[in-house]
Amino acid sequence: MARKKIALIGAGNIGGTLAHLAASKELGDVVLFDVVEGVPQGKALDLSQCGPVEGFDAKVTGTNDYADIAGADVIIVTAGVARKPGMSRDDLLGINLKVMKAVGEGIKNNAPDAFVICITNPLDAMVWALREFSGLPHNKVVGMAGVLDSARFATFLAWEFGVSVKDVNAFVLGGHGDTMVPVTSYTTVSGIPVDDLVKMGKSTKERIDAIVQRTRSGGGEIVALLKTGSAYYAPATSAIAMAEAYLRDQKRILPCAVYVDGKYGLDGLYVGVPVVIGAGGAEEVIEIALDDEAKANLGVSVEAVKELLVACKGIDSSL
Ligand code: TXD
Repeated sequence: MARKKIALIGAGNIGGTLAHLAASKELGDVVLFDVVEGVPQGKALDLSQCGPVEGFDAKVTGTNDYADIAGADVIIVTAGVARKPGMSRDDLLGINLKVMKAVGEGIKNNAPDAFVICITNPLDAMVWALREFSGLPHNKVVGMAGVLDSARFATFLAWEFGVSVKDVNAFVLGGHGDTMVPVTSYTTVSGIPVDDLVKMGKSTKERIDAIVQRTRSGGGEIVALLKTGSAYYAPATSAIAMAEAYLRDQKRILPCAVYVDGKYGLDGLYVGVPVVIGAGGAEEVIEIALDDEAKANLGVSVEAVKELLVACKGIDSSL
């Protein structure tokens, strides 16, 4: 069976990490695309030379020509600019919206059958704009944020409870920003809800609330430390999990930014909710019962996303 093809639009910090993970896991051949000449080609050559050491036969190539993404099965988009200290994700909107227009055209003209995972910030707006510009079916364009935010939440909880990260199943809904909604009632350690662990005295409500807040500002915490950019190892790992669920038809239920029309009281908006990811892309949105607090928090998140979309339409009248 011919190897799958994974195109990475943006060969920066996350793009390079995506390429390394995809090649190491032999998910398929990898094409790195960027507008900067030399960077995708240089990183591809460097990554190819990992092959003999790691034992992977995946071909890794770099290009500045969209024609080279033709036939891609999965496309992961990180093209754009990342945050610097003092910048909010929303500050990136004007620049990255223009990038999404170019990327959307490139995908529409060269790989319209791909499953597209958007990472570029502000994520909830960029994934919507990318879907509009590319014209692909809504179920084939998703955003990566919830898997990362849930991984951050799970890491902090594992440290708090002194347990293996393998046993923490964290649940985060809503937008990828300060309005994200970590849902403790659906977050478990080996099936034991966090709220029950608190009742057992394994932690306190105050400490869990502080972990929720640290999760919400998880991206900013790393930006402040790095000073020159934002997180890229965990974002890349999270997007690869989504790509693998598609390529291997794993039917995983993952928190992703997906198009929701009807469920959660939404009428056609991209927002972070649990969704089944398999060979059909975003196959089914799972509508969980939310308590009043989570419902209110999701509502705040939805309003924040809607404001970003209004800003996008103000910049580009074709949206
Ligand atoms: O959870 C999430 N979704 C977030 C997303 C987690 C972390 C980072 N988040 C965002 O991903 C971040 O705010 C940025 O918007 C993207 C990419 O982050 P990365 O750290 O990879 O940024 P880099 O290293 O600056 O790489 C961006 C690359 C760079 O090589 C540019 O030359 C390229 O994008 N670029 C383009 N490629 C293709 N086409 C165009 N027009 C273009 N413009 C810039």
